Amino acid sequence: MRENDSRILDHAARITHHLKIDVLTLFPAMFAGPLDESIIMRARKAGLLDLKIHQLRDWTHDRHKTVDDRPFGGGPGMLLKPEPIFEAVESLKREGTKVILLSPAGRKFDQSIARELAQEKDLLLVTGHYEGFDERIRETLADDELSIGDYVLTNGALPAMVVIDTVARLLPGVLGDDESSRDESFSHGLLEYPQYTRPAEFRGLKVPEVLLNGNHAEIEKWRREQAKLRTKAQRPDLL
Ligand code: 21W
Repeated sequence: MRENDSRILDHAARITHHLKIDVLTLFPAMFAGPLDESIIMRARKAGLLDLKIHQLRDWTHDRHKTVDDRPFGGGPGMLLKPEPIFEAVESLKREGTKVILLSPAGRKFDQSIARELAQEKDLLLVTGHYEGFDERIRETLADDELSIGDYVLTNGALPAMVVIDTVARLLPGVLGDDESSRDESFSHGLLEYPQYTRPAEFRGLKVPEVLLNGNHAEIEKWRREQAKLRTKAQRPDLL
């Protein structure tokens, strides 16, 4: 075996938890860019994250590649019709795939849901657009339904990318040891304390004296107080 091959095998042996994510979307072009940079691209290149984006229209059979239709009972707008999504999900899903609908009617995505999703081996994210899904998609195909927060977007592509980014950085090996343990220590359920770097004075703006005196017990106490004050002001719901 060539030396290069054995290095690849060593590398494969270190990959403990590789996550596959398929995304079904009407806007695959939106995904080029955000997931091709930085930490997420590094995770993909290292084989920790296997990400595939699919165009829902590829599962239509008519000339116009129709994916939506008018709601029974009347009302404004169009709904994603069941046939293309059923066919797409049936062709993409394997044993153990968790199918997740992204929609404003889902339960609210947070860090604890991200930690659960990072334990899965196979996710299929189904994104909609402004009028929503035929209810049979939700009832029959979806294992879960997630929203990223209480505001209205034009479609589910950005939410899918938010979920992917949040989950991917939790996969073992994606962050350096430094980055991940630092993160743990921040999450006492409080916001971050104020931080400063050099210079100690910038345009007359001084770094708090306590950070410069090398008294680590005092620094820690100050940081805890500041984190508490900031949380009370900005996010009293966390206290
Ligand atoms: C916006 C889809 C509004 C549906 C009842 C009858 C996915 C999203 C989305 C969108 C509606 C997420 C209606 C936070 C979001 C998403 C597009 C509702 C009107 N309701 N998380 N007609 N915010 N947004 N349609 O917008 O697909 S996760």
